[in-house]
Amino acid sequence: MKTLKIAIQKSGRLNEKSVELLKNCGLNFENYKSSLISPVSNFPLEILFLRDDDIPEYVQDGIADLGIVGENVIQETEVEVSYLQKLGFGKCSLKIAVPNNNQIQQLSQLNGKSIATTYPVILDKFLQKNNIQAEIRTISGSVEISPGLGLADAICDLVSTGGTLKSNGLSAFADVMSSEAVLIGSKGSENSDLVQELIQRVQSVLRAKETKYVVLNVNRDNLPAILALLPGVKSPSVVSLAEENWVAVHTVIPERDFWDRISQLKQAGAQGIVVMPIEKIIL
Ligand code: PRT
Ligand code: ZN
Repeated sequence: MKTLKIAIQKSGRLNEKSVELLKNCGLNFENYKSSLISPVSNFPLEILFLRDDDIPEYVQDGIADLGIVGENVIQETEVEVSYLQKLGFGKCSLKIAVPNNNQIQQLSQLNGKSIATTYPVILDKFLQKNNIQAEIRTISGSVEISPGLGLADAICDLVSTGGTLKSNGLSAFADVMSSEAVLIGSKGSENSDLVQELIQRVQSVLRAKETKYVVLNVNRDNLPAILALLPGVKSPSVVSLAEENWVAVHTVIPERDFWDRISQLKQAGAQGIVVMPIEKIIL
């Protein structure tokens, strides 16, 4: 059987989450900082540890079948790959920012100005789409200090918390793209059974992350009101308790509206609510 290769970031913002995701998929491998390649002992897969900038091309050229990388890097390298799954981590936005004391507040005011960035390809497309003639200054890092040094009027850089912009006296005024880590594959890789198996495992881990397992007790009189609030994978399980007229309800609820749902359940008569993390949900 063919051994697949998956490329992930060797070190940096996406490394830890990528390793965690693969481990949660039940893949056993060593994660030595020094290794560039690590075989998986219980799945026909090898993990390649690379600079994130190299991952899209490795996957496009089929040197790796799969890769985990930020959408921003994929767009910037303009590769032809298959998007297999968004992964929900490494979230950030590519934004245009200007010094706080600057009068620039609209895109059209960027005409004739210079913008420093490490994302010239994405920025160029954005400016063309918006009909702006600005000079793109491509630099390799520390973009946020370029207006202060007089190198550019504005910057185009990734933002997550906004702390870097703030501490450099910059404010964002235009969103160029939003990004998160994605699982990509070489074109056609999705036709492989092994790739499909991995995608299923990744999806079951992601689904589990988005949900919590909840067990609660309720008097039968209040059961209809409780059931009306609960989805469950198919529908909630209802189990009789030793105490007459009482039942335990088991279900899963989405993480995003968790606290609202819990307070609604309490109001509807739920007692002894126990909430547990879920490892995987296989549909
Ligand atoms: O060594 P290698 O080339 O592999 O890594 P790298 O240094 O190029 O990338 P790395 O590890 O910094 O980022 C990897 C990926 O993480 C990026 O391609 C994005 O997809 C994603 N990501 C998410 C971010 C951020 N958030 C982020 N905030 N990448 C960079 N930043 C930087 C940004 O450039 C700016 O300097 O963080 C600063 C802003 O952060 P805040 O929180 O102050 O707004
Ligand atoms: Zn990089």
